[in-house]
Amino acid sequence: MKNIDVSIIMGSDSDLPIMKDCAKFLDQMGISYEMKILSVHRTPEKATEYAKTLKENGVKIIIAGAGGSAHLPGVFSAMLPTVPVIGVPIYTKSLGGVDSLYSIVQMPSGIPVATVAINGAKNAGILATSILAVGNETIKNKLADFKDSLKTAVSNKDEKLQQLGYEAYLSNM
Ligand code: RP5
Repeated sequence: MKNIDVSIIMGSDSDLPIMKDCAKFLDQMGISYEMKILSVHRTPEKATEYAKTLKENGVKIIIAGAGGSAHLPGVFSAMLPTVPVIGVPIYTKSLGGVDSLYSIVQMPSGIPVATVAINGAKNAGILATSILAVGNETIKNKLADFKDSLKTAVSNKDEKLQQLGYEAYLSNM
């Protein structure tokens, strides 16, 4: 039995440049994950088999990224009904990712997918971390430190704006 907290899945390697952002965040938080490319359209058998493996291994959260007619997160939510699934709608050239967003967010009642913004893979990593933090003080503290760093970054920017004024600030950007 493989002990992984999070499974990151995506429909194609073309999703990887975006999906790497959730892996990076989980790395930062010291959370274990595995990454897979599989598709409920192109590799339905492999996807079903992998869902069974995840069930057996007791995965805690799934992050699923898909673009276009994006069924991967919803189908995994259906196949693993007690595991939280976070969906990442991937930007598409034809429709700007609203196709992905609507496919992922408009799940039927009873089979939810927690949906982040188009290309919002980092937020998916943060959301997964906050779910895991519920029962884990170490993760909770790391996440709190990360949130504090956001506050500090904004305060530093404001301080710089006050010192330089907007014109000099913009010319430095
Ligand atoms: C989806 O189709 C994938 O999630 C990807 O976003 C989209 C396009 O896939 P490729 O044609 O780039 O392989 O299944």
